[in-house]
Amino acid sequence: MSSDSRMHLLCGILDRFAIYGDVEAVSPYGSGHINDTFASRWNQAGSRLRYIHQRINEQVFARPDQVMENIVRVTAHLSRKLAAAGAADRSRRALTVVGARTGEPWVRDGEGGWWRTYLFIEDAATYETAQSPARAKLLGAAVGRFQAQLADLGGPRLHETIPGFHDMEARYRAFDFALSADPLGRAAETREEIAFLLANRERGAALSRALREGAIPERICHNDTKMNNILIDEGRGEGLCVTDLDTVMPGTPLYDVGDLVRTVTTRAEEDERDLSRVSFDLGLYEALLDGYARAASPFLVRSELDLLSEAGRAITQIMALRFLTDYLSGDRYYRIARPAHNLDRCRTQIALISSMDAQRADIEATTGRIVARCASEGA
Ligand code: ADP
Ligand code: GN1
Ligand code: MG
Repeated sequence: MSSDSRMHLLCGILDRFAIYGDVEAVSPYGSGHINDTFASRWNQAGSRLRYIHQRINEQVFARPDQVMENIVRVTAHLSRKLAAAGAADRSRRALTVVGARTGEPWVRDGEGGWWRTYLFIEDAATYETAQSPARAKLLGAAVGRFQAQLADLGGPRLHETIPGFHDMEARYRAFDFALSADPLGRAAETREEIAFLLANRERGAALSRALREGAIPERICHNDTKMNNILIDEGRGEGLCVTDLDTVMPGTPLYDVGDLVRTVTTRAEEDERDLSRVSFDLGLYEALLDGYARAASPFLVRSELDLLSEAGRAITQIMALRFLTDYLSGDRYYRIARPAHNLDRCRTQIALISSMDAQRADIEATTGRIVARCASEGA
């Protein structure tokens, strides 16, 4: 299909959302690995407004209706909390779902695909790497605030949009399966990575085992807090809005801390090929955790605080495992831009874990200091 006719089809879908005025431009947007994201610009009686449109990836989310049911509840709750706190600019601090003209929060296309629309949050940016402690701190604060705002979401338990998403033992079973099937004969070239992951099987399960055994409480968390899912308002120096809500569901806040640590504490991108550039930066970690803990320590309990220093390593490991599983299986899950992309991503994760391990004592001491400071300040 030509790109002109694809755009024509896309405009037909956009017309079915409750948006008024004339669409002037639509183009692909962002660098997410999962959904197809587009930004559109509209002329609404002379005002220019933008929207974000996404086709939900049905290979990944088997029940897009449940994904949207969660998102509608979560965004409405966030908006109510912001109003109650007297926050200005509420529609920039939480996503706003724009429903279909018929009232549903989605539009189905001619192939059965599921589409959704959000207000475009202007004057905000996302980054692939944090680079400065100030930015690390505001990212931590944004996620801590997000979790705190959702702590009192009422009603039934949110749907598990991807069952077992952060269950390390289940992820290892999927890895074992991919390894023994080895459909493309890729195991031979990844022996070192396989050996690393097999050697770390036990330790990596610390968070998901603690959750399953009830040693830490189940809470609503985001589950995908890599830094390019957090919009930053540079002018105000603030982590403005946590986006990408598909995986907001029950879990442990430690998963979110872990994904922040994974993506914020290294100056290298997730797919960096020069592994000498991949290292854990204690200064970025300290700033990140400080920002997070100030917002989250009022609700975190001792058993969660005790596992805090393990969170980054565990989530980095689950990502190494997932990237390698996908590489062995023939790249069926993550969007890739080059043949060994998933392998490159796995290698950066392992390099980051090795760097964390070399600084384990410092990570534990820094975490302990921040937790103690929050306790003494009552923050
Ligand atoms: P994926 O699930 O594929 O990662 P995301 O929901 O993260 O998709 O969206 C992709 C990117 O689009 C995000 O990283 C963010 O930069 C941008 N984005 C998403 N929603 C909005 C919004 N409402 N306003 C502005 N930018 C957005
Ligand atoms: C995916 O959707 P995106 O690109 O923000 C993935 C996360 C991974 C991340 C790795 C639903 O996030 O779990 O941590 O890639 N999301 C899903 O970059 O699998
Ligand atoms: Mg994303």
